Amino acid sequence: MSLILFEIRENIGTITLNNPQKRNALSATLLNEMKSALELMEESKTHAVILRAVAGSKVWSAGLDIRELPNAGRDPMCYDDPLEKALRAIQSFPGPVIAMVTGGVWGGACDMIMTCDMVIGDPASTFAITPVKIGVPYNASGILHFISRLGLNRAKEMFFTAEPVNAQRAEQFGILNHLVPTEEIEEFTFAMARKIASHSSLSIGVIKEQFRILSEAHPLSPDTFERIQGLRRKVYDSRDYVEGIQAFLEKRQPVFAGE
Ligand code: YXS
Repeated sequence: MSLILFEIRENIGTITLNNPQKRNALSATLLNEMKSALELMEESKTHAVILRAVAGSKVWSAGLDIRELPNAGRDPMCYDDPLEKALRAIQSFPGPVIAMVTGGVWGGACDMIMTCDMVIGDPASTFAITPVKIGVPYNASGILHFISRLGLNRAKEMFFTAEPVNAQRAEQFGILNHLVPTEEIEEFTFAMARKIASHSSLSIGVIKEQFRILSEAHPLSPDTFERIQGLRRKVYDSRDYVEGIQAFLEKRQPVFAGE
């Protein structure tokens, strides 16, 4: 694996995002490596996983690799895309996946830490969800991750402003389980993982799956589901979507037409 590091120690797995040159952008390669690492850890009966960036990273992850976003006319956040598969791998891993965050978290990476079971951050951690900066419609499962953790108002503020939420507010919002000084965060997170690994992994795995089933119990009629898909198509078919990506690649501010 070239874009992540992973190790298993004391029944605790650690996955480290390891592409600092590209600010740990979530490319298909990195996401597939992360999913494979989780599968290997499940096979070796790992009890808990810590998901982190290299110590001292200013950016935990810059979100989806914008260079890999599809051309207009194709849904940029499909069920079978690498990000969605990685998020489902985190949700279905039979033990807690703990995000240990130092530095900035952007876009799809913010959805990723919202999908983790617990989040430990340091004072430099910030969290931003950014589809409106690029003209992306996001998707229903991702929006639900934010609503279920933050409530409607705060989730809407994060989506509509696309502004990074700092560590103190992230703790108030409930994004962070704990806000811990940088120099203590590794030991704090490992101590939590060790505590979890000392309990019945069978019981924890079944309770985690019950949490997932109950938290995802949102009945949607087929008509409502198709209406959501129709709304989303309007955005990923739009000129705004093309302009958002182009502006990033040209390192300039986008000019959105709203169509
Ligand atoms: O120019 P080089 O080749 O050196 O590469 C630069 C950046 O192009 C690259 N990079 C990225 N490449 C692809 N996708 C990205 N998301 C991405 N972010 C960064 O990394 C190299 C260093 O970037 P640079 O010079 O900007 O680093 P910096 O330290 O000055 O700034 C760090 C950031 C994270 C503040 C800055 O890179 C940035 O604002 N990145 C974009 C953050 C973002 O908008 N992410 C959302 C991605 S789209 C997504 O996740 C979903 C589709 S959605 O939008 O719906 O949430």
